[in-house]
Amino acid sequence: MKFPCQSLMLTLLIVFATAAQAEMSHMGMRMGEWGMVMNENYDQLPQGCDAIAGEVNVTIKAGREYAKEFPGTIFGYSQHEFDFPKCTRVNVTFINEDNIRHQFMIHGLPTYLHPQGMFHLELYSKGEITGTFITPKTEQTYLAHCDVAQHMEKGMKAQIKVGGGNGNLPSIPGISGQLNKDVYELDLSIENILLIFALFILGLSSCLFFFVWYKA
Ligand SMILES: [Cu+2]
Repeated sequence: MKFPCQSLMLTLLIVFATAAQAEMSHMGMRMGEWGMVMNENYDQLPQGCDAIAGEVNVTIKAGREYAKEFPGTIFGYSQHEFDFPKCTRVNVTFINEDNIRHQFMIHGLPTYLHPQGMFHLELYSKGEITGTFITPKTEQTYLAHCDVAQHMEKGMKAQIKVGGGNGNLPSIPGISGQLNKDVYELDLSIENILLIFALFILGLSSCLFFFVWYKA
């Protein structure tokens, strides 16, 4: 009875493998040693959209290079704000120019199209990938960021305005500034004034002492 047992196991294995593959394809996920494209949507219409209104191709570069013009940041995107019309298919080409992991992750999209409302592009190192999503029929500003620890806080944050958006998100480099600005206030308390005065007298008397000593 060895043969039927083996064929049964083989059949089960095939069924599970097919199911797993179907699941991955259903979730719109592509992954490899380069990174991943997750929760892609190429043709499912968001609620309220009668048809795909148009198609837009956009290229987003990620890297330390793009932080240079924004003091206090370390990472950045080549563009920190995007404007897309409603019900539009957006093909995003994501290019990582660093030798570390970066992501371009959009949040708040309809959960019936994107699990957790998220569309996710990720590259483990230098490289390029393309993924697609369809903008909802909303006037909303969506957050896009890199979720690697501290990358968003250090500048990898962007906003995506659909249908004109509904305002700006906080701390978008070049748009809404730093969330926690460094402030260096001058402390003019009496203790500090006395200290400054004492240091001034000490400095002056030292100068005088060495001047007199040198002359004598
Ligand atoms: Cu990153």
